[in-house]
Amino acid sequence: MKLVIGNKNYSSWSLRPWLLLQYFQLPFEEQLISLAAADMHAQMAPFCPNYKVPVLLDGSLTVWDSLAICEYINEQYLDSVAWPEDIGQRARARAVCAEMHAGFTQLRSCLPMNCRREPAALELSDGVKADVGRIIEIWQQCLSLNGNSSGEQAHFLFGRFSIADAMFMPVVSRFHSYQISVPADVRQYMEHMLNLPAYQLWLKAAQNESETIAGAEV
Ligand SMILES: N[C@@H](CCC(=O)N[C@@H](CS)C(=O)NCC(=O)O)C(=O)O
Repeated sequence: MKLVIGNKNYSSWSLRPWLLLQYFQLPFEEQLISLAAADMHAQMAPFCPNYKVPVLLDGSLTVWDSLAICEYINEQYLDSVAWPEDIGQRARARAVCAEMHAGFTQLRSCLPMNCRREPAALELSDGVKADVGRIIEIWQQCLSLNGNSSGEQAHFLFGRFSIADAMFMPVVSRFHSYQISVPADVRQYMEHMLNLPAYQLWLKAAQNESETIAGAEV
């Protein structure tokens, strides 16, 4: 498998399938295309039908779109362990992923993912505050529903690591970079995610990149 991605520091969509592959230690090669390159479209042309990353190439198959890639990896290589086993939980996990995939536009545009940003708070607009509030609500509901029988909080949104955690990883990174204030249960979830060895590998690579995209530095 080859995963075509953008700059690790900035490419939030690329992080999702990359984290899934890395978490489950599936072998893959990666090809990075700079999102700031003048010839970005020419570099993408051989791989990316819609001129966006990420794209997964597996033999003769091309899968574009981060969520579709996660679904494919789960079915083809993970025996479906990356979705919850229970059908109701699986439906909830798909719903929160769809909400993430299609929404939170204020958060995404005002607080771009910038993994190596020195963490510091920003003044948030009402639109961003609304997105933050809804994300916290989703995480709290998932974490409280999926804790263990001794009342311990789940480490992941659906108990074990799932596509939902991969889909929300860029938001965890943003909440950290922009020092969004969160309740204790959410803080615990974020710390667990930020400390995942798979995310740490991504972060280290992002910190070693030298390229800066001015529009994503806020
Ligand atoms: N829905 C797509 C969105 C992909 C996307 O917008 N990728 C950005 C990089 S993070 C991109 O390729 N931007 C280049 C461009 O828009 O020209 C997905 O989930 O993969």
